[in-house]
Amino acid sequence: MILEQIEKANDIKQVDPELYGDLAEEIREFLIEKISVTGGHLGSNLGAVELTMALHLSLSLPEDKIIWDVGHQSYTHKLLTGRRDGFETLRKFGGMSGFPKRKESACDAFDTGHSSTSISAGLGLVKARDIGGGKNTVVSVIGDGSLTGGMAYEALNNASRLETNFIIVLNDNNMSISENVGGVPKYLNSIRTADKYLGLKEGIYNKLKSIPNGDTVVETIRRAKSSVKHLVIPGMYFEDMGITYLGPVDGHNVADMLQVFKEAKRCKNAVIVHVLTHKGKGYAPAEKHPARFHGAEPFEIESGLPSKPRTKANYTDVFSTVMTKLGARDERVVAITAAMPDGTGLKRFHNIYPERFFDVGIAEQHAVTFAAGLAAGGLKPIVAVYSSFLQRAYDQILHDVCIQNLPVVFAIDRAGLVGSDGETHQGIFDLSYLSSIPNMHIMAPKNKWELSDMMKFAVKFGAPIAIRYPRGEAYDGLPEFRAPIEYGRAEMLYEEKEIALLAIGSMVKVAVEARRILKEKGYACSLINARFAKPIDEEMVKHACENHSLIVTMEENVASGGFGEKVRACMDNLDTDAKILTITIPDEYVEHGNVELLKQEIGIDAESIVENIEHLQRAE
Ligand SMILES: Cc1ncc(C[n+]2csc(CCOP(=O)(O)OP(=O)(O)O)c2C)c(N)n1
Repeated sequence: MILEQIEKANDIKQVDPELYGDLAEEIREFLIEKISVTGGHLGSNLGAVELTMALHLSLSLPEDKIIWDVGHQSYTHKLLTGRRDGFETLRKFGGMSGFPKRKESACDAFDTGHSSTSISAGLGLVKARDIGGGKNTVVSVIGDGSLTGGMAYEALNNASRLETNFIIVLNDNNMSISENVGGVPKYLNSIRTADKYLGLKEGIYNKLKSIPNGDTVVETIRRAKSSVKHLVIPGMYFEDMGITYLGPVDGHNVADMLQVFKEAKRCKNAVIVHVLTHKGKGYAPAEKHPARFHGAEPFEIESGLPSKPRTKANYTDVFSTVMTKLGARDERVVAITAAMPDGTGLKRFHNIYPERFFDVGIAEQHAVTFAAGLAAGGLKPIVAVYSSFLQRAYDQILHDVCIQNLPVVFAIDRAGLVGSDGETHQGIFDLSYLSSIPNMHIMAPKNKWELSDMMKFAVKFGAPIAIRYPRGEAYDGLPEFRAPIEYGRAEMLYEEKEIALLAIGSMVKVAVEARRILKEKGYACSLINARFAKPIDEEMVKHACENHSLIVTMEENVASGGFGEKVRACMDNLDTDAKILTITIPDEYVEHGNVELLKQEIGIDAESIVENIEHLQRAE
């Protein structure tokens, strides 16, 4: 195995160029085998094998810096920098991250996870290099999908004035997670087409020249070509901005890329190298189903089918179904996603109501202000978005939606711990960042039926409102409790005395289990489903304080600005002796790993909560 000879950064330079093809094949086999067991981002990595090899052959790590946009395509980079064994524990708790991490390797120049940050970060490293008198090369690798994010253009605008070398590799596989949509992919496509057109032309020119009067014909064509040069000269848009454009180059041909990178390193300004790759390359199921193999669950290699097929619906499925119903009931209902039609479950809505569906690209900020505009125009927009990605649009929520009190519904998926994607993707801040905004209202469902009921409530609500729900299987417990949603009111599920568990959203399920254990231990215990994180049900808090000596709030959100803090503030204004225990996520970033394991680690699983409660009761 050639791969086994690569033990650390730069070892690839010892490989015989004749064997680059074999090495690429070994890497692909390795990735397919490992990811089929652990799950992970397969398609993007299979597409970036040769590109990563060429970068490692052209650079010297860790002195030279590669910034991987999103970072989900960095597996080959990890392999080539001495982390082969890490793939046994990829994305597992305590194991290797699925994204670049500075704390994991000196060869990881910058942590990523959210898209479109690489050019800004790269430019910062370039400036730091120049100010420090360094000579190293800095390369930002950004995908065509990530190039739909506004931050990339803010950075390009800034980089256009650069008078020093900065290489931006555009890894263009013509795909985001799903189809890449909008003007940017259209433009990149025109480059691809123009390149083919030019190639064809050269052949035609040569043939024409050999016939009588052929030269005149060729000259006429050349003049025509120059008048449409924006169409046929690749990269004109970047060149006009002052950024050198090189390419497009075949991203599966190492030799071609080495030549272009050599050229790029000579530029005395920012340079874009446009590399064409194929997502999922070398593994037929991933080539055929790029969205499914973007972030794959463990799968059987032979068939490409999931090793453990899902048996129960997840919250995304429930959202997907209710969206089709809402769309049928009210023509003003429109849906917006920022490049996640599959992940958010909006694909069905798109199929049924294509004219009322908008995929805006990886552009959460735009998505929110666009939704505000739709609402101002009399429609009922629903922005379906992951909790951690909505962090980007804080000002848009405040400035464009909430100040004007516009009726935008935020359907926030992946709220709470998401698991294997780790720190950058945990959705554990939304209760805090949303509840600080006046006019915003926040709900979280206890189970799958409540998500459906809350969506129906939200669409009729008439003001900014968010519903946050977790990743994964939808809780189908407590079917007997389906009281109508009332504004700002919590739901008493079981009423006893002594201890009151006041849980929000996904933590109701945990509270059911905690209550079972507490009762087994002889405690009397009430269970309240909060339903609203903003406004909180002050009446219910008051009622609970009258009948219980301990109120335990439970949320899958950080402490600061969270639900527990609000209940505590409410209790401060009450004349009560009841104590409060707030179960929250600690003030730290939660790394990757299995969600149940993470909950135990940070003490928000039923057993840890009971232990915490008993400790407090004993201390009384
Ligand atoms: C701000 C933000 N929104 C959404 C995502 C989810 N996401 C991860 S990768 C990806 C598509 C990226 O496409 P591209 O840059 O072309 O890379 P490819 O996967 O095609 O290699 C998206 C939408 C994200 N990581 N960050």
